[in-house]
Amino acid sequence: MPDYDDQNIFARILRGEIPNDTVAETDHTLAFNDITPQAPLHVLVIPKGAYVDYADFHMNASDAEIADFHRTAADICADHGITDTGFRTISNAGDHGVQEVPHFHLHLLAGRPLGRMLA
Ligand code: IU
Repeated sequence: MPDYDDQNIFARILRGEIPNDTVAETDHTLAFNDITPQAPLHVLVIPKGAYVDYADFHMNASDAEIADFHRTAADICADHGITDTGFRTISNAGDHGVQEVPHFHLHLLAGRPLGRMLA
């Protein structure tokens, strides 16, 4: 796993250097609309801490950060009324996962039938 790059775009968003379209914010977590949405709802949920990817976050973050992260994602699902219609969460990691931004994030997609996705 590479070292955390504090110049990545999400780190800059967290420092307030770049604007974002915030959906939810807590002490540990920020969620904002993806700039290139792939579905009617396409939210990125990110921890405020400096974690490169899924494994880094879940191995090194505190239980409070991890719980807050997942509760925030679930709250967004409830707030948007998609717990019945359905949704998809994805976290790309590393080269094989084609992760473009090296700050852990969860894609939350909903609002249309998303089709099968296992490649
Ligand atoms: P990935 O999982 O790292 O491949 O996804 C990165 C996402 O970040 C991708 O969906 C971009 O559209 C999104 N994004 C963004 O929302 N705002 C930005 O300024 C940039 C990328 I750069």
